[in-house]
Amino acid sequence: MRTECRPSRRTVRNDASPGVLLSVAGFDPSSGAGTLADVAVFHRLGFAGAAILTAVTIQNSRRVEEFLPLPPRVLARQYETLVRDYPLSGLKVGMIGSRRSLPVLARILEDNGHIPRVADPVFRSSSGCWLIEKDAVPAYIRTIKGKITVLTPNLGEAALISRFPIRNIDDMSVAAELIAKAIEAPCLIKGGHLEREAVDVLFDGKNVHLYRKKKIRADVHGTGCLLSASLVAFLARGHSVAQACGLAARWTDRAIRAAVPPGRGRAIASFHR
Ligand code: PXL
Repeated sequence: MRTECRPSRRTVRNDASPGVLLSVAGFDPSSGAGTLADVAVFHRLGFAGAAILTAVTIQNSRRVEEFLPLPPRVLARQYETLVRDYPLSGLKVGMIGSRRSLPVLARILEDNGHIPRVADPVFRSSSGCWLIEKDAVPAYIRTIKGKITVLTPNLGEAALISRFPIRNIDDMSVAAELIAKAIEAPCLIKGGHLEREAVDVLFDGKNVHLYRKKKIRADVHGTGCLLSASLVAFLARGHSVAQACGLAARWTDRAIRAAVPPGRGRAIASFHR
């Protein structure tokens, strides 16, 4: 007897699709950061989510123990196969894991010049583990230059990229402008780690925008991933860069305030309530 697989008569109408956002990032088994967190954010903000893995990390909510970057060929094959099927409405890039993957990243960004592309320069975990080769920062910057919609470094990453010491909001404004000029795209510096206040600073190519928040003392894992994932969602909804940064900062802030520790370590953000 032969069994044939016939296409179902009940087809799903494509125009009902909410649009797909793609995370190009690492796997964090604790789910606080990386692809698992990104796709959860995309769903929460009304999009379908997809992810291609750059690396597998071995970590819990306390610290990253080690990681394995996937071969660039595997990254390229995941991407090619996915986009033959899914049209993308936006993408975010997180942990790349190895300078060997930068040429594939360049291709993904070039292919998708028509949609919002947010890059979160994940160089180090907050527990201090380098998540890409220490000397790969200039190559990373050359790769994304002119190919993204917004870059979202934290204070440490912004200081590494700009080689400018950052202690306060004035320094953040100078660094955001320096970085924006170097990458030929807007730069949003996240100020969650400032001493006294929490202010994110955007230079959008013309103006500096400040997004002030109340300082949160809690130790929460994966906040940078949430900010960049929600930012691409607000951009894909059609907001300008300056508006989308404000909406993403507020949305992430709420998720951080609701954070709970699922285990014995740090809290992870919660946005399902
Ligand atoms: O929060 C930065 C980050 C991003 N992506 C992955 C991570 C981490 C930090 O540990 O593991 C996969």
